[in-house]
Amino acid sequence: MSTLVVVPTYDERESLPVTLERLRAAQPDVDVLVVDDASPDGTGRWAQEVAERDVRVHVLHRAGKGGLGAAYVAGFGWGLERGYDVLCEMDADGSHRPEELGRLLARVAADDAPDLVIGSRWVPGGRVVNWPWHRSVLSRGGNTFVRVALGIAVRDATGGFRAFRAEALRALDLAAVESHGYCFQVDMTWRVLRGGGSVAEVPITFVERVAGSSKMSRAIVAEALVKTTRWGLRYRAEQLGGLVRRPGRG
Ligand SMILES: Nc1nc2c(ncn2[C@@H]2O[C@H](COP(=O)(O)OP(=O)(O)OP(=O)(O)O)[C@@H](O)[C@H]2O)c(=O)[nH]1
Ligand SMILES: [Mg+2]
Repeated sequence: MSTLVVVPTYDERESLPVTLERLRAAQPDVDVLVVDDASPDGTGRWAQEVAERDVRVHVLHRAGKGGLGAAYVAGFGWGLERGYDVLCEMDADGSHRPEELGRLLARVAADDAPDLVIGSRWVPGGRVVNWPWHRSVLSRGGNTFVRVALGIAVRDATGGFRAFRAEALRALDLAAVESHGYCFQVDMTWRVLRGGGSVAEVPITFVERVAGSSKMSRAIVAEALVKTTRWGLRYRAEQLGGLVRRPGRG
């Protein structure tokens, strides 16, 4: 199975070298695509130098900061064009431990493989290291909200350490995905499930970044809340519409 790990970067000059080195050591046979949005700190230039001496490392340069969702959509497009079987998402900031990627890959390669495997903080065995209490509350609360609003069983729909089967991504209309931050993760989960696909979670230990700065913002949280509410309401309305129409049809 050929695997591509897509790593979006914006100003990760401090974190990316460590993450990349750990990833190459843990999974020497997977390819890596760094998707850099013209990071002012030179992350893209640095990654380009690595790509020139390591055939497994590739870089997609984008013109400016367009959000994590757009970076992943571009990265997935790049990978699907080149025929990878599995496409993964991983942050550059060290929160997603490259040493745990193997567990996600084993699950997505199993005979009964799901379409999407999420590295999950909020299933038994999952952990978060070095988060202030308010980040835990936000993530747990956000995920509970997503579960209830959409009526899904996924415990960590906002988690961004993931492995998709290529066919599952091909079946989605990636060009239509417009979500940016956490919302992108919820959006992709919801699209897989609504398309009849399956999602599994494997526990991970999520480690708060030690260098660089977070790109999370109020706007990113608000986007996730507003859109999730909208999707949930629309889905419920469709279900209700189906119930109302059914007697007439039948
Ligand atoms: N290409 C690209 N990458 C981005 C963009 N925004 C964030 N990223 C990257 O996406 C990954 C996750 O971003 P973080 O800043 O860690 O955001 P987060 O993980 O949601 O927030 P924290 O939990 O606070 O770290 C990192 O590798 C970022 O560099 C963007 O606009 N473009
Ligand atoms: Mg992070």
